[in-house]
Amino acid sequence: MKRKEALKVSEEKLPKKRFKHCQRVAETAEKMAKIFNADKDKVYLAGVLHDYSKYDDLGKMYQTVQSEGLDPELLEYKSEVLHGPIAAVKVKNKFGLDDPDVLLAITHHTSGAKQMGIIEKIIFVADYIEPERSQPGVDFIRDIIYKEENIDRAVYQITKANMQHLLEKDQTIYYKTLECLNYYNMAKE
Ligand code: DGI
Ligand code: FE
Ligand code: FE
Repeated sequence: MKRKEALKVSEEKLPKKRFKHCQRVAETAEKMAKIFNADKDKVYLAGVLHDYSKYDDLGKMYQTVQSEGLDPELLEYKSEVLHGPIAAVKVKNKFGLDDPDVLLAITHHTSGAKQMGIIEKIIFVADYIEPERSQPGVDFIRDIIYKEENIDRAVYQITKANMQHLLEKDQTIYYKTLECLNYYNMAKE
């Protein structure tokens, strides 16, 4: 799949604001790819497509978990946790996108995971720091990326902030989020 086609299918499927977010994630990811010597085309594609299933019907998402044999644990969660894994399956089946680096980056963009590859880590971070994001602490993460150039520490700090936010709201923690936190706590230095 080429950039142009990815942009087209993303723009057609998503509300304008969400599409613009996806474009900014792709551009942020491309900038990060230069710093971390990663494939620019792969991160761009993953960025444009990462939220492709954000507004899919929840019942259909559960059906896809079953029919595609995805992690059954996903059935305990809603779209917030499901939309990454579902988007990866959809872009694979609908558009024949079969690059495992791109598919894994889409799958893990919300939860993170242990032992992520560089494309996965870039998308996970780019989603958090794209220029329109203004959550508390986002500039601290931008400095870790653009000044320290330490992506493992950025992944850890983002996961820690996400986890704190989820606990504060009495949300259930998906096991990959916890595995990501523990893995990058060890990996960060
Ligand atoms: O899709 P975006 O809004 O760009 O961002 P995202 O995909 O990173 O996050 C979507 C939501 O997922 C966010 O509100 C927090 C939530 N989330 C992340 N990890 C977990 C989670 N929700 C639960 N319940 N458990 C998790 O482990
Ligand atoms: Fe998302
Ligand atoms: Fe996103």
